[in-house]
Amino acid sequence: MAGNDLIEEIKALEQNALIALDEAQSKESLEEWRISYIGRKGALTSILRQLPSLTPEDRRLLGSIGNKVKTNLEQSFANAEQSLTKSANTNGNPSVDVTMPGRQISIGKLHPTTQILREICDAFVGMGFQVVEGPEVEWDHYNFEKLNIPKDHPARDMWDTLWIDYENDNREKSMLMRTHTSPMQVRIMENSQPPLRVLVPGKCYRYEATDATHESQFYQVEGLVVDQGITFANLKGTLYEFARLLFGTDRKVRFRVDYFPFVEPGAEMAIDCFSCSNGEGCRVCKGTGWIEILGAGMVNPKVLEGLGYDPSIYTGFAFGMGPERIAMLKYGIDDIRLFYSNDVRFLSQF
Ligand code: FA5
Repeated sequence: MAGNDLIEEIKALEQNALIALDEAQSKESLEEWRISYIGRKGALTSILRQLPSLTPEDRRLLGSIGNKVKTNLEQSFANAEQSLTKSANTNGNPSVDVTMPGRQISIGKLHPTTQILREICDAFVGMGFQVVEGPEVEWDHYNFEKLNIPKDHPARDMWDTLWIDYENDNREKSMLMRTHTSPMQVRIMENSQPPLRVLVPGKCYRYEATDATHESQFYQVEGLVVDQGITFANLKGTLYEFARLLFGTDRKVRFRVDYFPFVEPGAEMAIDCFSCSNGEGCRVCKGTGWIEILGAGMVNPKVLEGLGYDPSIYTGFAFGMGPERIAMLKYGIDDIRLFYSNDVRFLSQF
C-alpha cells in the first residue's frame, strides 16, 4: 500500500477509535476497545507493521503520525478509564475493599476523679450517710465566719482565697470561691435537725502555687455527723472503716493532732506513701513517708451554739478529704496536676 493511503487509513482509524471510546461505558467494553485499537494485535499496530515496506521518506512521515495517534489514543483511554472509576464511586457503587480492617471506635470513660468520688460516696452511703451538694461561689459568712473564723483571724491564712469582685453595703469583699466544702456544715445545720449523717462532694478553689500534691482547683468530700453521744471514737471508727474499704487492710493509717478553728480537738489523717512504701520519703510525700488525705475533728461547741444547737445535748464530728490525693494513693499517680491537664494518655489508663 502507498504511504498516502496508509496516512488516510491511520487518520480514519483514529477518528473511529475515539467515537468507539465514547461509547464504551463499562470496564469490559473499555478493555475490548483497548485490545482492538491499541493492543499488541490491534488495528494501529497492524498499520504500523507495514512501515518497513515504505520508502524511507514515507516511513519517516507515517512513523511520526503513527506515534502521535498512538499517544493520543493511549491518553484518551486512560482518561476514559479514570472517569469511569470516578462515576462508579459517585453513583453509590463504590469499590469496597472488604479486607480492610475496620476503624477502631474509642469508648469514653469516666474521669478518674469522678470514679474515685463515686467510690468514696458508696463507702459512706453504706455507713448510712446521705449525699448533698452546695454552691461553689460562697459567702464569707459560711466559708469563714460561721465556722469560727472571724475577719482578721490569723487562721484565714490557712486558706488562700480567691475573692469575687463584689462589695457588700459595708464596702467589704464578702463573696468568694469556696476554699473548702466546710461551709456546707453550716448550711446543713442551719436547715436540719439532728441526727445528721451527711456527705458533701464538691469543687474547691485556692489561690496557691501548684506542686505534685497541690492544685488551685480540686475536689473535697466533707462529712458531718451530729447526734447525741457522738465521740472521737465514732470519728476514728468511721474513718478507719473508710480507709479499709478503699485501700484494704494492708495500708498504714496515721492520725495526728491538727488545728482547724471549727473543730476541737482537730486531727489529720494520713496514709503511708505509695511511692516510697518503706517510709524513706520522696518527692511525692515531701520526704515524710506519709500523704495527708483529710482533716477532721469534733465539731467545735462554738459552731454548734452559733447555729442554735445545745452543745450539752448534741456533739458531732466532721472531716474534709481530698479525693485526688486518695486516687493518687490508690492508683500510684505521682503528680496531682495530671488530673486536669487533659492528657488522654493519662486519662485512658483508668
Ligand atoms: C480543710 O480544708 C478543712 N475544711 C478540712 C476539715 C473539714 C477539717 C472538717 C476538719 C473538719 P485542708 O486545707 O487540710 O482542710 O484540706 C483538706 C484536704 O483537702 C487535704 O487533706 C487534702 O487532701 C485536700 N487538699 C487541700 N488543699 C489541696 C490542694 N491545694 N490540692 C489538692 N488537694 C488539697
